[in-house]
Amino acid sequence: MPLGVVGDALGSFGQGCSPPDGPDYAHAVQHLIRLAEEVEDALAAERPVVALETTLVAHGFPAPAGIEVGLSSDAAVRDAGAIPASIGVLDGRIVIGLTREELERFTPEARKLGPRDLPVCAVQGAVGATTVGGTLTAAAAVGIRFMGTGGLGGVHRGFPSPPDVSADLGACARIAAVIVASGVKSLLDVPATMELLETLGVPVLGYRVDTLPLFYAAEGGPPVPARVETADEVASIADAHWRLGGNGILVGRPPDASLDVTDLIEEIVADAQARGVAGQAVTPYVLAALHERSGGETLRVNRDLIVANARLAAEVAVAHDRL
Ligand code: PSU
Ligand code: MN
Repeated sequence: MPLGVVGDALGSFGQGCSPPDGPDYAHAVQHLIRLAEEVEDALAAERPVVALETTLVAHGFPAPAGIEVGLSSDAAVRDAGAIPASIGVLDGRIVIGLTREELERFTPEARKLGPRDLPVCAVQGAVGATTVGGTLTAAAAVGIRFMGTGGLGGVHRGFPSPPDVSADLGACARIAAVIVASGVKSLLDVPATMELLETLGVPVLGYRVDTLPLFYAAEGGPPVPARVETADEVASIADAHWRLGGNGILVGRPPDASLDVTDLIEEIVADAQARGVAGQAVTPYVLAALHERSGGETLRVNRDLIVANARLAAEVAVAHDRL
């Protein structure tokens, strides 16, 4: 691996994009991270790159639909003029920029990796699909500052019993990046998650909306502190936030086809609790039941919003590059 190129790219990453200090990232890139050539070239040339997660690929859709969603997101990012970098752990390395063949290895058997799980999975040589938090952690190690996804993790309903708060929130607080999502996961306590995002200093922007999208439903969520109209505006806000030492920014983009499945979600969440489904298993359980009981409608909305969010993340990355 031509380390010099990566090192130089990171060293000269302009406009609020500086290499992470602290852990020895050059060593990490050599031993722990494998960058796709295309991603490495883009970073070296300071061209816009967008990180994409693999948890939704492995666990968010009935196999193999997630792989198609991943590939469509890749295509949307390219279409908007950025380089896509799907991230996951394979063969003892964190791979940044998965090929189609590599993406096909993210089956439901893959581990789900939050930030703390990345090193464990890499060392143990398992296949690992990264969550938003896991993806941001890997992206930050090579200086990628934009990601598109479906929904951010957050505070689970019924907190503090169980006391389940996604590590995505900690990652947003620690890592300087723009995350484009259709709000937070539909099965969460959305107002509580909004409160915590405020506490953690994470700006929440509504993309052409005044309320946080409720994942499947465009409307009905809590008001956002600020509304934005363009990718350029998001890029300028991100730049200002980072210059002030801020980190994550959440951009809520509503789904184009809005679906109200509030009651169905409540039923399924109660059902999951009654069956003792807990922790990391909750989301895959709820999503699968939703897909089944909505006759595939949630699946279509879910797929389309992920791809649209990837495209908007790329537009923001391109806009930031032009600042
Ligand atoms: N939203 C979805 N489906 C998902 C996820 C979010 O509709 O599968 C994933 C994302 O990868 C997110 C993760 O980062 O769930 C959060 O999981 P947890 O609550 O276990 O931290
Ligand atoms: Mn959790």
